[in-house]
Amino acid sequence: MSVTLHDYLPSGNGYKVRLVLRALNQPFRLVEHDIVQGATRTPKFLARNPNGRIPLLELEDGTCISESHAICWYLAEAHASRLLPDELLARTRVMEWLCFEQYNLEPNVAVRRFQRHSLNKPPGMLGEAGEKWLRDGHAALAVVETRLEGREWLVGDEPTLADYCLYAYTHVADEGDFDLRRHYPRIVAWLERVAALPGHVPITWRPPG
Ligand SMILES: N[C@@H](CCC(=O)N[C@@H](CS)C(=O)NCC(=O)O)C(=O)O
Repeated sequence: MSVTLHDYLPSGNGYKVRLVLRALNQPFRLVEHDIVQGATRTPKFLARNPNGRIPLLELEDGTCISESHAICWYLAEAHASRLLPDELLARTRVMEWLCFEQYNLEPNVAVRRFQRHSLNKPPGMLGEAGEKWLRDGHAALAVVETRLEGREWLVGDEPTLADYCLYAYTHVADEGDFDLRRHYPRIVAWLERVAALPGHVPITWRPPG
């Protein structure tokens, strides 16, 4: 038996959990839900997660954990992984980046990408919201670019949850019209480092079986 991940393959939030499970070398069963068709809003899904969203990790005893970063944190703790540093201030720095991702990066970079890539809307149809996502998304990416000056990883000298969790939407930012190669050379180099880590899989990967 292994854990079950309720997910939607193009989701960066889901991909964070897939990346961390792979980094921890943990097998998992993937159950896909078509969020565009409202599959996470059914009574059956809402009984597992009243917030109606993937990713959702279902443990072997049926316990469910929602919120991508809570799931990743749980997995790193459960497997006593080095993805969470021992030292308090370093762990707090990881949490800082996870909060930043959820408040500044994901709501802009991921939301614009969802509209452009998953819903296939042209830029002109996004209106003022589309402009705001672009502006605020660039501001968030600039913070990451600055952080990476003279460093390989976001926290400390080794990859942590912060790198895995910020990688997920940053690596597909181009799908939301954020031109990484043009504006963010350090981010591009960091993305390549994350992609070279053991167990790495692309966002389109499904576990066997
Ligand atoms: N803060 C949550 C966000 C989860 C979320 O927004 N999930 C989206 C896909 S990326 C979803 O399930 N949307 C379906 C819906 O809202 O019906 C996390 O980090 O997991």
